[in-house]
Amino acid sequence: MALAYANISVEIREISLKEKPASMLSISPKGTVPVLHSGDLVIEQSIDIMKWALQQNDPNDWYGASVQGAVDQLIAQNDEHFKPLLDRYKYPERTFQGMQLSASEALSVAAETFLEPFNKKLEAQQFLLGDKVTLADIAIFPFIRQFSMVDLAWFDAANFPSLKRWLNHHIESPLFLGVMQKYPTWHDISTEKK
Ligand SMILES: N[C@@H](CCC(=O)N[C@@H](CS)C(=O)NCC(=O)O)C(=O)O
Repeated sequence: MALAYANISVEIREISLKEKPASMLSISPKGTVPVLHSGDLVIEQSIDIMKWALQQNDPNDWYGASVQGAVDQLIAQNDEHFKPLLDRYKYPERTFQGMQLSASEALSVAAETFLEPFNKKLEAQQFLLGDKVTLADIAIFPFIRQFSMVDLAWFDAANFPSLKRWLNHHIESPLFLGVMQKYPTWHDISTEKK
């Protein structure tokens, strides 16, 4: 989304995580997606790819100087606290080192410490940091979307009207719909055939 918003053209190579192409591992041995490769530059974290895009073009100040501190703080909170709860809730069968909670406890903690406070915040303002979209909204809503999809019936019944309004706004946005396409899986062999 950040790349599309910044109007940066990219060649997208959708890969299979079960069969990572050698061409990907040769530039980024850690083997996670996304990876951005541009000239001599390899960026291996999604947040760094987003910030790299916005450094080049940020027409609506998603990451303007006045919001940078607050954006970074919200994203750090999401990464450090919400993401582990989401993983625990999403994968009840897995064991997580250092996570003592059951999946249903993770759901309660996440609802109490993130969804409720976000809903409260979003009652008073349109977006997480005020009435303008910032990078915090774009970086965080996909995690809330994932959370909502684990148990749609639970999420539908939950009383978070402002959070749902905010989530739907992003899920229905032309920017999100424009990038959420199916892409063919890249195989290195296809370059050899050309
Ligand atoms: N913090 C990294 C996380 C990257 C990550 O873990 N991506 C997952 C997919 S969502 C992955 O590539 N996992 C490697 C695998 O499953 O083999 C980022 O935001 O880029």
